[in-house]
Amino acid sequence: MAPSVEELTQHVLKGEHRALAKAISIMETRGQSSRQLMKLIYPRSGNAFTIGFTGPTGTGKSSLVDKTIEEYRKRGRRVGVLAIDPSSAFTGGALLGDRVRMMEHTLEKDVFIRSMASRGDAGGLARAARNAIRILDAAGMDPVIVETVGAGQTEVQVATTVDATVVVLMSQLGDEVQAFKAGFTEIGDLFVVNKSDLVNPSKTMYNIASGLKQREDGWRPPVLKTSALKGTGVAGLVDALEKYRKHIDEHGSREKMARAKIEAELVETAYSDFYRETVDRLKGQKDWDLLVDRVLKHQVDPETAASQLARTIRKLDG
Ligand SMILES: Nc1nc2c(ncn2[C@@H]2O[C@H](COP(=O)(O)OP(=O)(O)O)[C@@H](O)[C@H]2O)c(=O)[nH]1
Ligand SMILES: [Mg+2]
Repeated sequence: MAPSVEELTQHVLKGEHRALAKAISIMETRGQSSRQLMKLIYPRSGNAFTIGFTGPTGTGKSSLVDKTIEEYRKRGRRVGVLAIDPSSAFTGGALLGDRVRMMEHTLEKDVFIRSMASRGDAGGLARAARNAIRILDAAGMDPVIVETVGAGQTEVQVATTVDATVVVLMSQLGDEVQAFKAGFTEIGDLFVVNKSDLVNPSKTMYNIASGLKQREDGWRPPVLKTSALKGTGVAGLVDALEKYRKHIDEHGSREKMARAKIEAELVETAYSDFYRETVDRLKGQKDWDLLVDRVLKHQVDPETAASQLARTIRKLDG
């Protein structure tokens, strides 16, 4: 017999890896018990410091997360990691690479690493990721780290979920300029120029820093250099992350940001459920095909047809 959601929750709270994987799968597939599971998990979450690593492909995010796990382990912390890579939906290659690279940690008791693949729906992935973070948080992982690629919708949504966003860049081919055009400036709380063993990062660091302003709460996003290959600069990164954690706690910005995050999540989640229900209801109407036909034949314009549909839905809601 499959364990009940209550039993599963007990195992999750003990940090058992198999239970964590199962619970995350349930949130990922939005299985029947996903709502019930979150009802039990949520009250036990909210303790972890959550960190997002994002940036263009190939800058060394996975490698850096690896070293960051090591550094946190040295400091006696239990670490949860979610690797989200939209490209894996097409090739699976990146994901597999990440998995292999992070493998040495997966065997450790106090490190849990899980890849989450996009199922084509960015909103759905962000939703699953938020709940997966809560599962690792409730299991006592602190910090919980999320790796994403690029600055697309999912990344921005994930960035608005975590406490701290680390933007990972490297100094090659003027990438940093492109990266900034791609919208990383807005989402970064800390910036890292990785692969400092290959190219002297000073110029890139300067360019990035000069594009950053001090925030309202007094935080100026630091620009750090690392070599994930050699492990240099990683302790400094973790120090900076902990400094940021302290800063947002002391300046009340964590609380303020948390409120904004919850508001965004509630709107997105309710909207997404509402959207799905509405599509079903619209298409379920007896006149649906007829209406589509009429628009197709230019007998009714789409604007009029849509407003007619909206009126009908409202009437159904009574
Ligand atoms: N020389 C050097 N190579 C690195 C460094 N960090 C990562 N790499 C290499 O860059 C490639 C991409 O790294 P990966 O961590 O997968 O990047 P991601 O796509 O951002 O997750 C791999 O071949 C890594 O071994 C670094 O600090 N120095
Ligand atoms: Mg990666």
